[in-house]
Amino acid sequence: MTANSGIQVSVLGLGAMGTALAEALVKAGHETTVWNRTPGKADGIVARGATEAATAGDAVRAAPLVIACLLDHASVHEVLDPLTADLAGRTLVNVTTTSPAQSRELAAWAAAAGVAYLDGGIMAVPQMIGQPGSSILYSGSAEVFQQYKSLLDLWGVSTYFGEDAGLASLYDLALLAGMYVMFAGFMHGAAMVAPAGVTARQFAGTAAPWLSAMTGMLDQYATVIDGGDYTVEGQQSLEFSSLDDILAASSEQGISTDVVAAVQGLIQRQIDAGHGKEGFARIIESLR
Ligand code: FVH
Repeated sequence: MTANSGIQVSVLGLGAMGTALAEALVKAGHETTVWNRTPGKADGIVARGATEAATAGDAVRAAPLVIACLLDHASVHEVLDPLTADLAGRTLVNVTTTSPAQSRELAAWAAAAGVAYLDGGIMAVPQMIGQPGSSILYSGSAEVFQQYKSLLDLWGVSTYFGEDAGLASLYDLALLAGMYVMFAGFMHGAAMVAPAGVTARQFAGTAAPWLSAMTGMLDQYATVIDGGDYTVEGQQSLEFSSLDDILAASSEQGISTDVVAAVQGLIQRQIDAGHGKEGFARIIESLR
Protein backbone atom coordinates (compact mmCIF):
# COMPACT_ATOMS: atom_id res chain seq x y z
CA MET A 1 0.00 0.00 0.00
CA THR A 2 1.27 3.49 -0.82
CA ALA A 3 0.49 6.72 1.06
CA ASN A 4 -2.33 7.48 -1.41
CA SER A 5 -3.79 3.99 -1.52
CA GLY A 6 -7.13 2.83 -0.25
CA ILE A 7 -9.46 4.87 -2.46
CA GLN A 8 -12.54 3.01 -3.67
CA VAL A 9 -12.63 3.40 -7.44
CA SER A 10 -14.56 1.76 -10.27
CA VAL A 11 -13.31 1.47 -13.84
CA LEU A 12 -15.87 1.09 -16.64
CA GLY A 13 -14.30 -0.41 -19.76
CA LEU A 14 -11.53 -2.99 -19.89
CA GLY A 15 -10.20 -2.36 -23.36
CA ALA A 16 -6.44 -2.00 -23.76
CA MET A 17 -6.40 1.42 -22.06
CA GLY A 18 -9.01 0.74 -19.37
CA THR A 19 -7.11 -2.37 -18.34
CA ALA A 20 -3.82 -0.46 -18.10
CA LEU A 21 -5.44 2.25 -15.95
CA ALA A 22 -7.12 -0.31 -13.70
CA GLU A 23 -3.87 -2.31 -13.36
CA ALA A 24 -2.08 0.81 -12.10
CA LEU A 25 -4.80 1.41 -9.51
CA VAL A 26 -4.71 -2.17 -8.27
CA LYS A 27 -0.89 -2.10 -8.12
CA ALA A 28 -1.05 1.05 -5.94
CA GLY A 29 -3.40 -0.69 -3.55
CA HIS A 30 -6.65 1.07 -4.41
CA GLU A 31 -9.87 -0.84 -3.85
CA THR A 32 -10.70 -1.29 -7.54
CA THR A 33 -13.94 -2.55 -9.06
CA VAL A 34 -13.99 -3.21 -12.79
CA TRP A 35 -16.74 -3.73 -15.35
CA ASN A 36 -16.67 -4.52 -19.04
CA ARG A 37 -19.58 -4.97 -21.45
CA THR A 38 -18.21 -8.22 -22.81
CA PRO A 39 -17.49 -10.69 -20.01
CA GLY A 40 -14.15 -12.45 -19.70
CA LYS A 41 -11.81 -9.45 -19.93
CA ALA A 42 -11.52 -9.01 -16.16
CA ASP A 43 -10.01 -12.41 -15.30
CA GLY A 44 -6.38 -11.27 -15.26
CA ILE A 45 -6.91 -8.15 -13.21
CA VAL A 46 -9.26 -9.93 -10.79
CA ALA A 47 -6.46 -12.42 -10.14
CA ARG A 48 -4.28 -9.45 -9.17
CA GLY A 49 -6.83 -8.03 -6.70
CA ALA A 50 -9.65 -6.20 -8.50
CA THR A 51 -13.31 -7.02 -8.01
CA GLU A 52 -15.46 -7.63 -11.08
CA ALA A 53 -18.95 -6.11 -11.10
CA ALA A 54 -21.69 -7.98 -12.93
CA THR A 55 -23.26 -4.79 -14.28
CA ALA A 56 -22.19 -1.20 -14.89
CA GLY A 57 -24.71 -0.18 -12.22
CA ASP A 58 -23.06 -2.46 -9.67
CA ALA A 59 -19.68 -0.92 -10.53
CA VAL A 60 -20.98 2.64 -10.16
CA ARG A 61 -22.60 1.86 -6.82
CA ALA A 62 -19.37 0.25 -5.55
CA ALA A 63 -17.29 3.44 -5.38
CA PRO A 64 -17.50 7.23 -4.99
CA LEU A 65 -15.06 7.64 -7.89
CA VAL A 66 -15.96 6.24 -11.32
CA ILE A 67 -13.52 6.17 -14.24
CA ALA A 68 -15.02 5.78 -17.72
CA CYS A 69 -12.61 4.49 -20.37
CA LEU A 70 -14.89 3.41 -23.19
CA LEU A 71 -14.69 3.53 -26.95
CA ASP A 72 -16.28 6.90 -27.66
CA HIS A 73 -18.80 9.53 -26.60
CA ALA A 74 -21.79 7.44 -27.72
CA SER A 75 -20.70 4.43 -25.67
CA VAL A 76 -20.27 6.62 -22.56
CA HIS A 77 -23.87 7.81 -22.88
CA GLU A 78 -25.07 4.30 -23.68
CA VAL A 79 -23.55 3.00 -20.45
CA LEU A 80 -24.20 5.96 -18.14
CA ASP A 81 -27.56 7.38 -19.25
CA PRO A 82 -29.52 4.62 -17.47
CA LEU A 83 -27.40 5.18 -14.33
CA THR A 84 -27.88 8.89 -13.61
CA ALA A 85 -29.65 8.20 -10.30
CA ASP A 86 -26.82 5.91 -9.16
CA LEU A 87 -24.17 8.40 -10.25
CA ALA A 88 -25.70 11.35 -8.40
CA GLY A 89 -23.37 12.50 -5.63
CA ARG A 90 -20.41 10.59 -7.08
CA THR A 91 -17.45 11.71 -9.15
CA LEU A 92 -16.98 10.79 -12.81
CA VAL A 93 -13.58 11.03 -14.50
CA ASN A 94 -14.06 10.36 -18.20
CA VAL A 95 -10.85 9.57 -20.08
CA THR A 96 -12.64 8.32 -23.19
CA THR A 97 -11.52 10.29 -26.25
CA THR A 98 -14.20 12.83 -27.16
CA SER A 99 -14.32 16.10 -29.08
CA PRO A 100 -14.28 19.34 -27.04
CA ALA A 101 -18.01 19.82 -27.74
CA GLN A 102 -18.74 16.27 -26.58
CA SER A 103 -16.71 16.82 -23.39
CA ARG A 104 -18.68 20.00 -22.64
CA GLU A 105 -21.92 18.17 -23.34
CA LEU A 106 -20.94 15.42 -20.88
CA ALA A 107 -19.99 18.01 -18.25
CA ALA A 108 -23.42 19.66 -18.62
CA TRP A 109 -25.10 16.24 -18.49
CA ALA A 110 -23.14 15.40 -15.31
CA ALA A 111 -23.96 18.74 -13.69
CA ALA A 112 -27.66 18.20 -14.35
CA ALA A 113 -27.40 14.75 -12.74
CA GLY A 114 -25.51 16.03 -9.67
CA VAL A 115 -22.27 14.33 -10.68
CA ALA A 116 -18.86 16.00 -10.18
CA TYR A 117 -17.08 15.80 -13.56
CA LEU A 118 -13.49 15.80 -14.75
CA ASP A 119 -12.58 15.21 -18.39
CA GLY A 120 -9.29 13.60 -19.36
CA GLY A 121 -7.23 13.30 -22.54
CA ILE A 122 -4.67 10.50 -22.46
CA MET A 123 -1.39 11.32 -24.21
CA ALA A 124 0.01 7.81 -23.99
CA VAL A 125 -0.47 4.29 -25.28
CA PRO A 126 -1.48 1.56 -22.80
CA GLN A 127 2.09 0.27 -22.37
CA MET A 128 3.18 3.76 -21.23
CA ILE A 129 0.66 4.08 -18.39
CA GLY A 130 2.55 4.61 -15.14
CA GLN A 131 5.83 4.92 -17.04
CA PRO A 132 7.98 7.99 -17.75
CA GLY A 133 6.61 9.91 -20.76
CA SER A 134 2.97 9.24 -19.99
CA SER A 135 0.98 12.44 -19.75
CA ILE A 136 -2.73 12.97 -19.08
CA LEU A 137 -4.52 16.27 -19.63
CA TYR A 138 -7.52 17.25 -17.52
CA SER A 139 -10.19 19.94 -17.43
CA GLY A 140 -13.49 20.37 -15.65
CA SER A 141 -13.90 20.37 -11.88
CA ALA A 142 -10.80 21.80 -10.17
CA GLU A 143 -12.02 20.31 -6.91
CA VAL A 144 -12.07 16.79 -8.38
CA PHE A 145 -8.62 17.27 -9.89
CA GLN A 146 -7.16 18.39 -6.55
CA GLN A 147 -8.95 15.70 -4.54
CA TYR A 148 -7.79 12.82 -6.74
CA LYS A 149 -4.51 14.18 -8.14
CA SER A 150 -2.37 11.60 -6.32
CA LEU A 151 -4.43 8.80 -7.81
CA LEU A 152 -4.42 10.36 -11.31
CA ASP A 153 -0.64 10.76 -11.08
CA LEU A 154 -0.33 6.97 -10.98
CA TRP A 155 -1.10 6.94 -14.73
CA GLY A 156 1.29 9.68 -15.82
CA VAL A 157 2.02 13.37 -15.36
CA SER A 158 -1.36 15.06 -14.71
CA THR A 159 -1.88 18.58 -16.07
CA TYR A 160 -5.01 20.63 -15.37
CA PHE A 161 -6.18 23.22 -17.93
CA GLY A 162 -9.20 24.83 -16.25
CA GLU A 163 -12.91 24.55 -15.52
CA ASP A 164 -13.95 24.43 -19.20
CA ALA A 165 -14.39 20.66 -19.61
CA GLY A 166 -13.61 20.89 -23.34
CA LEU A 167 -10.07 22.19 -22.88
CA ALA A 168 -8.33 18.87 -22.16
CA SER A 169 -9.81 17.36 -25.29
CA LEU A 170 -8.96 20.47 -27.32
CA TYR A 171 -5.31 20.31 -26.22
CA ASP A 172 -5.26 16.54 -26.81
CA LEU A 173 -6.49 16.85 -30.38
CA ALA A 174 -4.36 19.94 -31.12
CA LEU A 175 -1.24 18.09 -29.95
CA LEU A 176 -2.17 15.07 -32.04
CA ALA A 177 -2.62 17.39 -35.05
CA GLY A 178 0.97 18.57 -34.59
CA MET A 179 2.18 15.00 -34.20
CA TYR A 180 0.45 13.66 -37.30
CA VAL A 181 1.63 16.52 -39.50
CA MET A 182 5.20 16.01 -38.24
CA PHE A 183 4.94 12.27 -38.95
CA ALA A 184 3.58 13.03 -42.44
CA GLY A 185 6.60 15.30 -42.98
CA PHE A 186 8.91 12.47 -41.96
CA MET A 187 7.09 10.06 -44.31
CA HIS A 188 7.50 12.57 -47.15
CA GLY A 189 11.23 12.81 -46.52
CA ALA A 190 11.57 9.04 -46.30
CA ALA A 191 9.71 8.67 -49.60
CA MET A 192 11.99 11.26 -51.20
CA VAL A 193 15.22 9.48 -50.31
CA ALA A 194 13.93 5.94 -50.92
CA PRO A 195 14.56 5.96 -54.72
CA ALA A 196 18.22 6.77 -53.89
CA GLY A 197 18.45 3.51 -51.95
CA VAL A 198 18.16 5.09 -48.51
CA THR A 199 16.11 3.00 -46.08
CA ALA A 200 13.54 4.61 -43.81
CA ARG A 201 15.68 3.55 -40.84
CA GLN A 202 18.74 5.28 -42.26
CA PHE A 203 16.70 8.41 -42.90
CA ALA A 204 15.21 8.31 -39.39
CA GLY A 205 18.73 8.34 -37.94
CA THR A 206 19.29 11.77 -39.49
CA ALA A 207 15.71 13.07 -39.30
CA ALA A 208 15.13 12.45 -35.59
CA PRO A 209 17.87 14.75 -34.25
CA TRP A 210 17.09 17.36 -36.95
CA LEU A 211 13.36 17.50 -36.14
CA SER A 212 14.14 17.46 -32.43
CA ALA A 213 16.51 20.44 -32.85
CA MET A 214 13.85 22.31 -34.87
CA THR A 215 11.42 22.20 -31.95
CA GLY A 216 13.61 24.96 -30.50
CA MET A 217 11.93 27.27 -33.05
CA LEU A 218 8.48 26.83 -31.47
CA ASP A 219 9.23 29.27 -28.68
CA GLN A 220 10.27 32.00 -31.16
CA TYR A 221 7.22 31.40 -33.34
CA ALA A 222 4.97 31.57 -30.28
CA THR A 223 6.45 34.94 -29.28
CA VAL A 224 5.84 36.35 -32.77
CA ILE A 225 2.31 34.93 -33.08
CA ASP A 226 1.22 36.12 -29.63
CA GLY A 227 2.82 39.54 -30.30
CA GLY A 228 0.90 39.71 -33.59
CA ASP A 229 3.81 41.44 -35.39
CA TYR A 230 5.18 39.31 -38.21
CA THR A 231 7.53 42.10 -39.37
CA VAL A 232 9.90 41.65 -36.40
CA GLU A 233 13.57 41.67 -37.50
CA GLY A 234 15.51 38.40 -37.64
CA GLN A 235 12.71 36.17 -38.93
CA GLN A 236 12.95 34.10 -42.08
CA SER A 237 10.59 35.80 -44.56
CA LEU A 238 7.77 34.04 -46.39
CA GLU A 239 9.42 34.86 -49.75
CA PHE A 240 12.62 33.20 -48.54
CA SER A 241 10.59 30.20 -47.34
CA SER A 242 9.47 29.09 -50.82
CA LEU A 243 9.19 25.32 -50.96
CA ASP A 244 9.63 25.23 -54.76
CA ASP A 245 12.98 23.42 -54.52
CA ILE A 246 11.47 20.77 -52.26
CA LEU A 247 8.49 20.35 -54.59
CA ALA A 248 10.77 20.08 -57.64
CA ALA A 249 13.03 17.52 -55.96
CA SER A 250 9.99 15.52 -54.84
CA SER A 251 8.66 15.41 -58.40
CA GLU A 252 12.13 14.43 -59.69
CA GLN A 253 12.06 11.53 -57.23
CA GLY A 254 8.66 10.57 -58.61
CA ILE A 255 6.76 10.97 -55.37
CA SER A 256 3.55 12.77 -54.42
CA THR A 257 3.83 16.43 -53.47
CA ASP A 258 0.59 16.44 -51.42
CA VAL A 259 2.16 17.08 -47.99
CA VAL A 260 4.61 19.81 -49.02
CA ALA A 261 2.18 21.43 -51.48
CA ALA A 262 -0.28 21.93 -48.61
CA VAL A 263 2.33 23.95 -46.70
CA GLN A 264 3.36 25.82 -49.86
CA GLY A 265 -0.31 26.77 -50.30
CA LEU A 266 -0.39 28.35 -46.84
CA ILE A 267 2.78 30.34 -47.62
CA GLN A 268 1.55 31.44 -51.05
CA ARG A 269 -1.77 32.76 -49.71
CA GLN A 270 0.12 35.19 -47.46
CA ILE A 271 2.53 36.22 -50.24
CA ASP A 272 -0.44 36.82 -52.57
CA ALA A 273 -2.01 39.00 -49.86
CA GLY A 274 1.13 41.18 -49.90
CA HIS A 275 2.92 39.80 -46.83
CA GLY A 276 5.91 38.16 -48.54
CA LYS A 277 8.49 40.17 -46.60
CA GLU A 278 6.98 39.11 -43.26
CA GLY A 279 8.00 36.14 -41.14
CA PHE A 280 7.15 32.46 -41.74
CA ALA A 281 4.97 32.38 -38.59
CA ARG A 282 2.43 34.41 -40.58
CA ILE A 283 1.18 31.19 -42.23
CA ILE A 284 -1.01 30.81 -39.13
CA GLU A 285 -3.10 33.60 -40.67
CA SER A 286 -3.83 31.26 -43.61
CA LEU A 287 -5.36 28.84 -41.12
CA ARG A 288 -7.44 31.30 -39.10
N1 FVH B 1 -5.25 2.63 -26.85
C1 FVH B 1 -4.62 3.77 -27.12
O1 FVH B 1 -3.46 3.79 -27.48
C2 FVH B 1 -5.33 5.11 -27.02
C3 FVH B 1 -4.45 6.20 -26.42
C4 FVH B 1 -5.14 7.52 -26.30
C5 FVH B 1 -6.52 7.39 -25.66
N2 FVH B 1 -7.28 6.34 -26.28
C6 FVH B 1 -8.70 6.33 -25.95
O2 FVH B 1 -9.03 5.56 -24.80
C7 FVH B 1 -10.34 5.03 -24.94
C8 FVH B 1 -10.30 3.52 -24.73
O3 FVH B 1 -9.35 3.00 -25.61
P1 FVH B 1 -8.95 1.46 -25.61
O4 FVH B 1 -7.59 1.34 -26.16
O5 FVH B 1 -9.18 0.85 -24.28
O6 FVH B 1 -10.01 0.89 -26.67
P2 FVH B 1 -10.47 -0.61 -26.92
O7 FVH B 1 -9.38 -1.57 -26.56
O8 FVH B 1 -11.01 -0.64 -28.29
O9 FVH B 1 -11.66 -0.81 -25.86
C9 FVH B 1 -12.88 -0.15 -25.98
C10 FVH B 1 -13.69 -0.38 -24.73
O10 FVH B 1 -14.98 0.24 -24.88
C11 FVH B 1 -15.99 -0.75 -24.65
N3 FVH B 1 -17.16 -0.40 -25.41
C12 FVH B 1 -17.24 -0.06 -26.72
N4 FVH B 1 -18.50 0.23 -27.05
C13 FVH B 1 -19.26 0.05 -25.94
C14 FVH B 1 -20.63 0.19 -25.65
N5 FVH B 1 -21.48 0.58 -26.58
N6 FVH B 1 -21.04 -0.09 -24.40
C15 FVH B 1 -20.17 -0.49 -23.44
N7 FVH B 1 -18.84 -0.64 -23.64
C16 FVH B 1 -18.39 -0.36 -24.88
C17 FVH B 1 -15.36 -2.04 -25.08
O11 FVH B 1 -16.09 -3.10 -24.50
P3 FVH B 1 -16.14 -4.56 -25.19
O12 FVH B 1 -16.12 -4.35 -26.70
O13 FVH B 1 -14.95 -5.32 -24.71
O14 FVH B 1 -17.42 -5.14 -24.73
C18 FVH B 1 -13.95 -1.88 -24.49
O15 FVH B 1 -13.96 -2.11 -23.12
C19 FVH B 1 -10.83 5.39 -26.34
O16 FVH B 1 -11.68 6.52 -26.28
C20 FVH B 1 -9.54 5.74 -27.07
O17 FVH B 1 -9.72 6.67 -28.12
C21 FVH B 1 -6.65 5.01 -26.26
